[in-house]
Amino acid sequence: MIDFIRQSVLPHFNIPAVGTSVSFLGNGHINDTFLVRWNMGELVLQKINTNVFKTPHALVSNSHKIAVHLAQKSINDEYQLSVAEPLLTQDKRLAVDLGEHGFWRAIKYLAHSHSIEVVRCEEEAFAAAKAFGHFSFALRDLDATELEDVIPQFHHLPNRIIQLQQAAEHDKLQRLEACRPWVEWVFSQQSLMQELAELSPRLPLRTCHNDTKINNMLYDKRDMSCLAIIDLDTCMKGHLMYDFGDMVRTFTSPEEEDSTVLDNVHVREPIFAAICHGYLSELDSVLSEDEKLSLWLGARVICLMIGVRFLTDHLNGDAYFHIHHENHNLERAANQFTLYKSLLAQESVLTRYFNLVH
Ligand code: GN1
Ligand code: MG
Repeated sequence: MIDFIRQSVLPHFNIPAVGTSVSFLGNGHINDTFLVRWNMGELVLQKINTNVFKTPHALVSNSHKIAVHLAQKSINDEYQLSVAEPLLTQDKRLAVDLGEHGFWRAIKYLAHSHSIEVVRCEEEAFAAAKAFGHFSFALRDLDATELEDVIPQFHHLPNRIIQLQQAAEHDKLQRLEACRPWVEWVFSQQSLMQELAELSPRLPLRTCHNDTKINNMLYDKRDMSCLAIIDLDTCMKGHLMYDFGDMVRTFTSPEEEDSTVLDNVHVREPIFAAICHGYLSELDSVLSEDEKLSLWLGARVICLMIGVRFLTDHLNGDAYFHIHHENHNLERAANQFTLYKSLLAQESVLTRYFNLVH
């Protein structure tokens, strides 16, 4: 792969093959990401997974629109984070389509950047939630319908549950028996679907990030302030409750998403509080009352839904998420369901923070 990149991809970006180092970067589950360094500079190179992103041209076009919008806000002094902007090819395109050899795009590498997998303290959570809020505030006037749906019905819990049902029915690798209790437990969580059906029609469609994982926040390693928000792949129209939800999912647990130390997987209340304070410090004036009401729902839906997606992929033979060992997706699912249960168990305590932020 690395040799192929040197010989066949880098020339499109006008980067010399000789004397250039190419190394794997990040922990994404879908695309392959590389850091490219040569004597004149450095950049992030990505091979887009076209099994997942069927319309990669739409993906790069969306990212470009977001980056242009944010760059303009920066010029007006209305956006304080850096922008991980796309870098054009030699012939001024947003990507190189090499057919069966991949769809490649490049992004600016931000010096001094650093990402984390687990939030260590309230300050880190507050800063990241505020930064994600700032990002959405800056995008509030970007018409969401200008962006294409790169993955239709991406955050659609009922469909995700149907997909789990289908995977369980096919059970093509005879994996169901070992995880049947989880599958049945998912089907018992129907009340969430009702709440969703009632609330979602009342929510505005906005330009959302849709993948606000903690490792999509770049901190400045010199002082751990927030530097930039990355991974604009799934930026498209949606409901902000899911951006809030993905922060709760990935900030609050002291364990990584695939940890098997389930006894320690839980929602840390002070981190949850810091997310509420940070996020609403930027968005309080923008969110409608229904949107504020929806945040708690978004947190529960996202935690349950990602567990459902991991479990479905486990039953389907790990076709979607990259795995690093056998049963990896099952372990991820068990972890995320445990987090979801912790969220439910603390409902009365956690929901108080939505009223304390003013
Ligand atoms: C995937 O590849 P990455 O880490 O950016 C997934 C997200 C999940 C996440 C779980 C396109 O994101 O939806 O929440 O894994 N992205 C896609 O960690 O499915
Ligand atoms: Mg992503």
